[in-house]
Amino acid sequence: MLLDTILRENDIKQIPSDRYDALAEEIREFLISKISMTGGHLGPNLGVVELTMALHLSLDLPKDKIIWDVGHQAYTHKLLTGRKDNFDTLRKYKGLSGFPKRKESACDAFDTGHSSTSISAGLGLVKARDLQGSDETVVAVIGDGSLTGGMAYEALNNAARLDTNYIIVLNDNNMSISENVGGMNKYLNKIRTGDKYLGLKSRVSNALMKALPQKGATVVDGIRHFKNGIKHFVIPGTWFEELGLTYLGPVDGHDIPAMMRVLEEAKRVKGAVVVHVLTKKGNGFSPAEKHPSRFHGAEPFNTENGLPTSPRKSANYTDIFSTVMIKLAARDEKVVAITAAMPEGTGLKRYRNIYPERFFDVGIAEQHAVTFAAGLAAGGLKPVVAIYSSFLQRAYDQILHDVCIQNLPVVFAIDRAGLVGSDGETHQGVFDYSYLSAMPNMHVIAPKNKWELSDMMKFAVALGRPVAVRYPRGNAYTGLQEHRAPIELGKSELLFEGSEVAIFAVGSMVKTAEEVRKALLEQGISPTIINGRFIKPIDEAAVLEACRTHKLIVTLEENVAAGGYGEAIAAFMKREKLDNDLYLVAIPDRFIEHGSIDQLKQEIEMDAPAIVKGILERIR
Ligand SMILES: Cc1ncc(C[n+]2csc(CCOP(=O)(O)OP(=O)(O)O)c2C)c(N)n1
Repeated sequence: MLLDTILRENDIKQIPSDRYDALAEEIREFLISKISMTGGHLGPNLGVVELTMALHLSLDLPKDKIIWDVGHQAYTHKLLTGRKDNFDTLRKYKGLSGFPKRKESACDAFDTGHSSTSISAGLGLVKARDLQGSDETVVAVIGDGSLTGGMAYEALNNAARLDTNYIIVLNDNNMSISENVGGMNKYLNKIRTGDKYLGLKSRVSNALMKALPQKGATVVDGIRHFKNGIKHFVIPGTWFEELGLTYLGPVDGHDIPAMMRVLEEAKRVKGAVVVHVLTKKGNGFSPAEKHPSRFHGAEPFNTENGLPTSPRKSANYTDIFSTVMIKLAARDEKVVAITAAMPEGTGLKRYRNIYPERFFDVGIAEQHAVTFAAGLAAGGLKPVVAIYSSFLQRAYDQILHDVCIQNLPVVFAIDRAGLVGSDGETHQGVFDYSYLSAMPNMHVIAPKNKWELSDMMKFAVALGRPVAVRYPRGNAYTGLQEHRAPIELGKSELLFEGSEVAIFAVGSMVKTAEEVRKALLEQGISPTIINGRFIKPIDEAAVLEACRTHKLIVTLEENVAAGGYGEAIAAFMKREKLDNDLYLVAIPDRFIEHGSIDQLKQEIEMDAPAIVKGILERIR
């Protein structure tokens, strides 16, 4: 096995060039076999095997820096930097992260997870290099999907004035998680198809480079000159060049020697250079090539046919949201839906198929999505913006400045809220209660089970003010079906009446509260359980009443303590001079790494046994 001879960075340089294809094949087989067991970002990684090899062959790691945008495509990079033997632990508790991590390897130049940051971070590394007089090469690798994010344009605009070398590799596979959207995508497509039209199969520059004398800057000048001459009828005018960046490509992203040649040329450019690489998502594994969205982030699957090894049996919250959105749209033609590049992930795909004209995929552009929704609301519509909790962090000011100040009826459907598990720190959705509750006019609610999500969505759309409905990843809870009191503004729901201990739980933690109750009943303690429902505004009357009749107040939330539900209750109790004991259970003040949600809850003492123990310690 060639792969076995690669024990650390730069070992790949010992592989003879006529064995590159064989190594790429081994890497693909390895990735398919490992990811079929652990799950992970298969399609994006299969697409960049050769690109990663070319980068590693052309660069000197860890001195040179690669910043992987999103970072979900860095598996080959991990394999080529001595992490092969850890792949069985990929995305598992205490195991290899699914994203680049500086603390995992000196070859990981910058931590990523959220999209469109690479060009900014790379530019920072370039400036740090220049100011400190070193000479490493800095490469940002960004996908065409990530190029829909506003930050990427801010950074390109900034990088256009650079007079030292900075390489931006545009990994263009014509896909985000779903089909890519927008004007830039159309423009890049034009480059692809213009190239194909000539039968040159993305090798315009490569052929040219072979033909020209290999003399450094002259080659690049030659390319520019050639392209300037022909671009108007061969390659559409390159937007990048007009902005002030050098553009090289398009180059076949599965042709290692061609990419190495372009990278050598790119290194010689004084200024920011965009290397446009064309790749195929899922390359080499036909189920992933055929179903790029499904294999973007795959659950464990059968390598023969690509089918999931343990198909999902029950509905998750995303499915419930998906169904209720279709009902809401059928009832009210003012209801419109917005996603930031995640029609599948947010469950809006079915809605899109039924109401295409009332569906908007704006690309990976959460900030724009929110202000766009504010505009739709100001124009008289009822927008529902569906964005994962951690990605909505991007749009803090847009929620505040464009939605809340004007008190506009925008509904935020916040999926993957709470711990998400295997994607780790960057994706844990544990800040939304805090960042949303801080904003005047905002309402924040969280359902305890699948029926309540449906009821809350209906309530939210009818409210006519800013509302965030947040729900977790995974199977929708089907317990407590008999408890379905109508949703009333600012009112909690009393589930079980007891004495001594009153537990206020919100969202996913209501289920945990039920488990805690069962364990306490066995100890002869019958706690009161309140489904808080409203994180903002909290149900003050219910807190007053609970404090009057119980000794210990417990709050349970899957959000950081700072600025969360428990702190809102604590502040209210303080204001009212209520001196009951308060046991606040929330995510601690540190970033939570990857692992299964159960393992993580156990680690941070947020599972039922830990909470029972905490309660017993306080009342005995
Ligand atoms: C801010 C933000 N929004 C959404 C996502 C979810 N997401 C992860 S990868 C991805 C698509 C990226 O497409 P592209 O950059 O073309 O990379 P590819 O997967 O096609 O290689 C999206 C939407 C994210 N990581 N960050």
